[in-house]
Amino acid sequence: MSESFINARTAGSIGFIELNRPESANALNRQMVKEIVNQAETFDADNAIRVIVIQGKGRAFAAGADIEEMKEETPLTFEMDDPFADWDRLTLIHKPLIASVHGFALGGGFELALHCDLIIAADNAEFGFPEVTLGVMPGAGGTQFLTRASGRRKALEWIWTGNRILAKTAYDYHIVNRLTAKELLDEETIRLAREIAERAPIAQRLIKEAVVHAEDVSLKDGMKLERKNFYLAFASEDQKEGMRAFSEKRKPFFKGV
Ligand code: CO8
Repeated sequence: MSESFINARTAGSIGFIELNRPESANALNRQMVKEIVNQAETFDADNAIRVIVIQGKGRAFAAGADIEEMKEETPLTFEMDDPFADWDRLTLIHKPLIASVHGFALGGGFELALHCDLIIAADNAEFGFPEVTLGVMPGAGGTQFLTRASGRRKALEWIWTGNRILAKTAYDYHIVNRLTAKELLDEETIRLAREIAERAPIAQRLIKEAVVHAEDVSLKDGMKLERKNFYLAFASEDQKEGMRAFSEKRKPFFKGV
C-alpha cells in the first residue's frame, strides 16, 4: 500500500481530516489532494458525521502546492490529468466544512482553507498567495474566493505582491470567521463544530446550497432557490421535531431525517 498523506478520525459527530506531511509543511501533492477529497466525500456520505474539520499536523496548515511536483507540470499534464477535478469535488460537499488553521496557509493551502465553509484561525496563522514570487498565479480558486471575501483592491494587492495576510488582518477582512489563541485552536474548533452539529442537518444542507448559490446568481434566482429549499425543509422530521420542541419548551433532538 502506498504512503498516505492524511490522517482521518472521528470524535462523536465530527470528522477530522488531518494533513500529514509535516516535514514538507503539508505541501499538497496531487495524491494528497485526492486523499483529502476522498475522505471528505466519505464523511459526507456517513450519516453519523455532521461536520467535517480540516487541519494541519506540525507547524503549518499547508504551505501550498508541492513545488517539487508542480515544477515538472506542463499545460498538457494539467489538461490531460485534470488535477483540479478533485478540487471541484470539494465544492460539492454538502456538510459544513471547517478549516482549522494554524501557521502557514499559503498558495494551495490557502485555497484549501477557502474551499471550506468556515475558517477558524489561530493567532499565529499566516495566509497568502506567494505564487507570483514563483512566476505563476493561484489556480485552485484563490483569485475568486479571496476577491469575494475582501473585495477587488485588497485581493489584487495581496495576490500581486504575494505578501502574507496575518490572522488579525484576515479576520478584519472577513476571510476568517474566528480568531483564537494558538493553544486554544483545537478546543475552539471542537466547540464551533459541536455547536453546528447540534442543529438540524437537513436545514443546514439546504442553507449551504442557498448561500453558495447567492454568490453566483441574481437576487431573483437566489430568492427562488431559497424559497424552494424553505419548502423542502418542511418535508423533514427535524422540522416537526424543532417546532414541537419549541412548543414543549425543551431542547430539540435532530436526527437528520
Ligand atoms: N512545496 C514543497 N516543499 C515545501 C513547500 C512547498 N510548497 N513548502 C515548504 N516545503 C518544504 C521545504 O522545502 C522544506 O523542506 P526541506 O526541509 O527538505 O528543505 C520544508 O518544507 C520546511 O520548509 P522551510 O525549511 O522552508 O521552513 P521555513 O519555516 O523556513 O519556511 C515556508 C516555511 C514560509 C512555508 C517556506 O517553506 C515557503 O515559502 N514555502 C513555499 C510556499 C509557497 O510558495 N507556496 C505556494 C506554492 S504554489 C501553489 O500553491 C500553487 C497552487 C495551485 C493550485 C493548488 C494545487 C495543489
